[in-house]
Amino acid sequence: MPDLPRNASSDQTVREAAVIQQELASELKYRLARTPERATEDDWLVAICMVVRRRVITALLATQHRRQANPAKKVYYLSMEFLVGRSLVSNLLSLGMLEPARMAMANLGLDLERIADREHDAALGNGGLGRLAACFVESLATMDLPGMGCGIKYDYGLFRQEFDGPAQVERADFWGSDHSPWLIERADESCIVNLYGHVEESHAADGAYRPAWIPGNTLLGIPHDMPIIGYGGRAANLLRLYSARASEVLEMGVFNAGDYVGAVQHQISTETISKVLYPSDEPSQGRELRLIQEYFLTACAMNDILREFSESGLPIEKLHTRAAIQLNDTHPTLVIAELMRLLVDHHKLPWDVAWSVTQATCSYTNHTLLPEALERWPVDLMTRVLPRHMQIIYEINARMLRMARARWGDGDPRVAAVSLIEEGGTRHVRMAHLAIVGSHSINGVAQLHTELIKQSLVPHFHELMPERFNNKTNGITPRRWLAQANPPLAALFDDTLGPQWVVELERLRELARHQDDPAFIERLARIKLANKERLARHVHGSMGVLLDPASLYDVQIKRIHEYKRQLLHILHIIHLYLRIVDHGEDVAPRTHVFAGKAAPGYAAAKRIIHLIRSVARTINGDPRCRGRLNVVFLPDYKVTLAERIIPAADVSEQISTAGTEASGTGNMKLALNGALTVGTLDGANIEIRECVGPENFYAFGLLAEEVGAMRRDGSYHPAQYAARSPALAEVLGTLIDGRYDSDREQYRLLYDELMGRDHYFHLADFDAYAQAHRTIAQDFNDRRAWHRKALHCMAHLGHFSSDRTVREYAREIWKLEGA
Ligand code: 26Q
Repeated sequence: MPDLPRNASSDQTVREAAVIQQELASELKYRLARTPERATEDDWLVAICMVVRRRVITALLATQHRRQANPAKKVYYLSMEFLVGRSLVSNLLSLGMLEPARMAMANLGLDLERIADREHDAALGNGGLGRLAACFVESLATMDLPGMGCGIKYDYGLFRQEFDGPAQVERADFWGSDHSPWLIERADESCIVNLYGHVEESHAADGAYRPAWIPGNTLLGIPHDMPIIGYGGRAANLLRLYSARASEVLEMGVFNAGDYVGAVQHQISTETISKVLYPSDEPSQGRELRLIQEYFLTACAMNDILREFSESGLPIEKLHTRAAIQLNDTHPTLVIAELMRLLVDHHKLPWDVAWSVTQATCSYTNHTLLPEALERWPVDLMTRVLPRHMQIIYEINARMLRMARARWGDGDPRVAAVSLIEEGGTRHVRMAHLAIVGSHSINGVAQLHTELIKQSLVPHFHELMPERFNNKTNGITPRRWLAQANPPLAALFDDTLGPQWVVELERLRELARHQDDPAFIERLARIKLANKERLARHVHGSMGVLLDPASLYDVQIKRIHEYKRQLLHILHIIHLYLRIVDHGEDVAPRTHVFAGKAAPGYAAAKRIIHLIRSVARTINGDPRCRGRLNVVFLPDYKVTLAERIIPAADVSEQISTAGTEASGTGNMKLALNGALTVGTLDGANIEIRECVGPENFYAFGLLAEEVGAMRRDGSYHPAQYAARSPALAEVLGTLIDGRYDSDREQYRLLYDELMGRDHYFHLADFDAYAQAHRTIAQDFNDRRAWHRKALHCMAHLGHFSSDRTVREYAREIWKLEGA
C-alpha cells in the first residue's frame, strides 16, 4: 500500500535514482562521517534532506537571478505564525523526485516512508491562521509570484500534547531549528532592533519637529531563510524567519561598567524573545514579551523591505510600487507605526506623504470576530516599550478623529467608537483600528465573515471608508492536502484527468462525468477503505486501540474551543451511546475521531477534552458498544497527523455556532478528500455548500442572524430546550451522574454553563444536529450513493485552492504583475 505519492517509473527514474544514491553516499560520508553500516535512520534523514536541499538551492538561485534582471513588485506576508509541518516529502514532490528518491533508498535497503516519518514538524503556528500562511507562501511559489513570508524562528513551536489519563499535559516542542537542513542563516543581513528608552524632543533649523528615540535596549535580528519551492520546481521564494540575539555593542558597554553578571543576564533576556510561540487564547493582554515579539518581527521585516527597496534606486515615495505588505491579523500591525517612524524620522518625509505611502503599502486581513480575541495593548506598556511609536499612534489617532468629527459632528458616539485608544479604566491601543486606518485594504476570510466585519465588528469604519473592505475566501494548497496526503486518490485523479489538476484545481470539475460509472465509484470506495485501514493501523500502533475500517469515520480535528463546539459532538455521541445501552437500539457502526489542542490556560477547553476522553473510555470499555460505537481522541494534533487523518474521513464535523468561525480551512481539506460535511451555516461552510449543492451537505442549526438576534434581545433560555427534548435531557443528566468519572462533580461546571448561559447555543442546536446525523447514518447505508455524493463534492471544490485565493490577493490587493 503506497504511503506517499508516486511519479511514474521510467528509465529516467532509474538514472535519477542512481545519481541520488551516489549523492546520499557522499553526504553520509563527508557531512556525517558515517559508513552506511553504522548509519542510523536519522543519519539517512539528514543525508536525503541534504541531497534535496542542493536542488532546492539551485532552484532558488535561478529564481533570484531571473528576477534580478526584471525587478517587479513583491509581496511581504507578515505573520507571527507559519505552520509549515514537514518539508522533505513536500520538497521531493515539488521537484518531481519522489519516485527516484524512493528507488534510491530502496536500493540501499531503506524505506523512504520510514525515514521521512522521522522529520520533526515545524510547528510554528497555532492552527488555521498559521497554516493559511504556509499554504499562501507555497501557492505564491507555485505561481511564480514574487513574495516573501516574514516570521519568527521560534526555538520552541506549539507545545506537544500528552495525556495524564483524560487530562492534557503540555510538553516543550524543541524542534532543533539550529540544525534544520531547510534553514540558511543569513548573519550578514542581520539588523538592529531597539526597545524601551525615551524620546528626546528637538527641532530642526526650519522649526520642524525632529524627535530622537534614545533606546534603552538593543538587540539583533538574525534572518534564517527557508526556501519554499513551487510545485514543478520552476520557482522558489523565501520564508524568512528571524531569531533574536543579544547585541554585542550593548554588551560591551555593560562589561565596561563592570557589571559582568548583568551582561550575561541581558543576554538571557534578549534571547528569550524568539524562544517560544505563544499559544492562542493564552491571556496575552499586557504580556510584555508578546508585544516585543510582535515589534521584533515588524522591525526586522521593515528593515529588509527598505533594504531591498533601496536597491531599486527609486525615491522612497515610490515604496508602494515595489512592495506590498500584508498583515496576517493584527499581530504585525506595529509595522504601520514603524514605517511611519522610518519615513518621517529617518527619510524626513512630510507626515501626509508618509501616511499616503504607508496606506498604499499596507493591507490587513482579519481572522476573528470574537471580541475577546481582538488585540489591545495597554497604553502604559506601549509607551514604555516603544515610546516613539506610541507618539506616532497618538498623532495618527488625532488626525483620524479630526476627520471623524468633521463627518459626524463633535459629540457623536461614533467618534469614540473609532478611536485607536480605548478609554475607561486603563487605556488601551486597539490594534485592529490601527490596522484599518493604516491600510488601503481590509479583508475577511469568507463571505459571511466579511459581511459581519462590515456590519457588526467595525460598522463605523465601514461607513467612513467602505471601499477598503473586501472579501478573500480562504483556500488550501492541493499539493500538500491532496497530492501528498492522499497518494491513492491523487493517482486516481492523475489517471482520470492527467496531472494538471494539481496546479489547476478547477479541473476536478471533469470528475463529475464519472458519477454514474459504477467501476469508478468502486475505485473511490476502495481508496477510502485503504486510507481508513491505514489510519486504523496508525491508531493501533500508537494507542493500542482497534478501529473498524468498515464503520463510518466521523472526524472533528481542530483546536479545542468552545465556539467550535466539540461539546455538541460529544453530547451527540453520548446520545448514541444511550440509545444502545439504555434503549437497546441498533445503530449503524461508527468511529468518532477527535484531535486538537487546548491552550494551556484555557480551562473550559481542557474540561471538554477531559469529558471526551472519559466518555471514550466508558464507551470503548463497554462490551455492548463493541462493533457499533468507538471513540478516540488522538494525542498531539499537528500538520503531519492531519495528513494521516483527513484522507480517512467519511464525515467532516464543522459545527461552530453560526457567526463565530471566520472561515475554517479544515472543512476544505476534509471535503477535498471525499468526506461529506455536517455543518452549520458558518464561515466558508456556506460557500462549500453552495459549490457542492445542498443535497450533498448536511446543514443544520441556527443561522448567524438568529444567533445574533437572540444574543441581542436575551431571548435564549437553554434550560427550556432541555425541558422540551427528552433525548437532550437524558444526555445532560449523565454528565452529573458519575458515569464517566468517579467524581460526580467533575463535569458540574460544564453542566451548569450549558443549562444556565450556554453562550454557544449547544442546546438550541442539539435536536437539529441529531436529526442531521440520523440522515447521515441512513445515507451511509447506501454505500454507492454515498461515494457518488463524495465524488460530486470533490468535483466542485476547485474554488478552494489557495492558488485561487492568492491570485485574488495578488490582483486586487497587492497589484502584482503577472498575477
Ligand atoms: C494573539 C495574541 C497573543 C497570543 C496569541 C494570539 C493569537 C494567535 C493565533 C490569536 C489568534 C490566533 C489564531 C487565530 C486563527 O487561527 N484564526 C483562524 O484563522 C483561519 C484562517 O483564516 C480561519 O479559517 C479560522 O476560522 C480562524 O479561527
